[in-house]
Amino acid sequence: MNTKVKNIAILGSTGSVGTQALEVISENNLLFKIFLLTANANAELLIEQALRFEPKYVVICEESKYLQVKDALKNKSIKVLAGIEEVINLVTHPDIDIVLTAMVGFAGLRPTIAAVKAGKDIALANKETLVVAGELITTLAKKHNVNILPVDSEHSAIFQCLVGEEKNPIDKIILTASGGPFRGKSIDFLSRVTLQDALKHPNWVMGAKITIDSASLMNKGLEVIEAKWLFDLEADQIDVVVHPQSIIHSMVQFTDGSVKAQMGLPDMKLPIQYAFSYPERLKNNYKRLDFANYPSLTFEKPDMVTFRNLAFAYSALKQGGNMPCIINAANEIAVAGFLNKKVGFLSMSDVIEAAMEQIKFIAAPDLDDYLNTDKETRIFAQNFIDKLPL
Ligand code: MN3
Repeated sequence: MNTKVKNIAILGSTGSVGTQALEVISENNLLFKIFLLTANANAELLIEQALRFEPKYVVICEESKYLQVKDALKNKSIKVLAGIEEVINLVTHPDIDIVLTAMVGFAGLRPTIAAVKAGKDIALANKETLVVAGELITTLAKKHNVNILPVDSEHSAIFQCLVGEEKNPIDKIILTASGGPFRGKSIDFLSRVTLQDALKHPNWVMGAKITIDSASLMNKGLEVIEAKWLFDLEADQIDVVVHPQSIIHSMVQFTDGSVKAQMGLPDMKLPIQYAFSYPERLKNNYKRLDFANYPSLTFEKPDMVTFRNLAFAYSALKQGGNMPCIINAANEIAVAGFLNKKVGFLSMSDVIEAAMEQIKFIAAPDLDDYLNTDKETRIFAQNFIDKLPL
């Protein structure tokens, strides 16, 4: 057992993955230490976490909350900073071993690039980063000899299936999807669903944005694109199968037809722990899978006619360039609109479709192109929403 303590930076420590990561760390406090915690705007929880874990640094991105955090931690030897630029600076600190990217959305891109360039291993929970700029990130990761350790449960499953198979080509991967709360529902039904309905995920407890993405199958679409970059695959090598029990977390089919699956109860702490401890596995007391409780594991094809977002994601993946960036930005605005009750459930797809048609396509974007595409798409999507009949 490697006993060197790993210093961990958690970007987005007050979110669902961030708080679960802190639990994993507290359960293994001889192996992992917190070096940096960052939060967008939840100052109260960030303060509570800082008092408990005593990191070297905390950053609150929302600058108006700086004094509140600073004041609460004034008797501690914790450096308090504010703003996203400080996050981008601090992730390069020589003492950091692993950066967990658990913030929501496009905001994760620049800190992730900075961490990769500084040679930090990335525990990747912010899938939007790879969706938007997968080519850029994976090229940089190779150049700087950085491990990208997936935290998303499906991608962790595939990563685990590939251990020991480094020289064996992948025939295809099969991403499992729970189907979300609206599995099997018709367009007519979906035209009447409410925010409360969409927030009830059957198997996973997650943040609001990803819960809505799961209900619309956009989450699976983003995961298809994420998988392309993590595992260097073509679109036709990535299948999605709906598996409502969420016991098989994903599968790999090899060129001889053999299929490996990784299974377990749905609990994000497991992929988080594996990303931190890789290549080792750590003993824990998490609830074990009892097959007797799951007499049938079932599978069905995803309905891409009703849930158009998944089809859009495949289309964006095939088109490449800035198209995944466009669907990501349009989706972030659409989901925010749905959470604020300005957009109906099905209209979220209309926002994305319109952005795909209207925003300028760039075949070989650089970082500035991604930043501009993101900005332009957000403005377009917001205007589109403002003109929707309520
Ligand atoms: Mn997932």
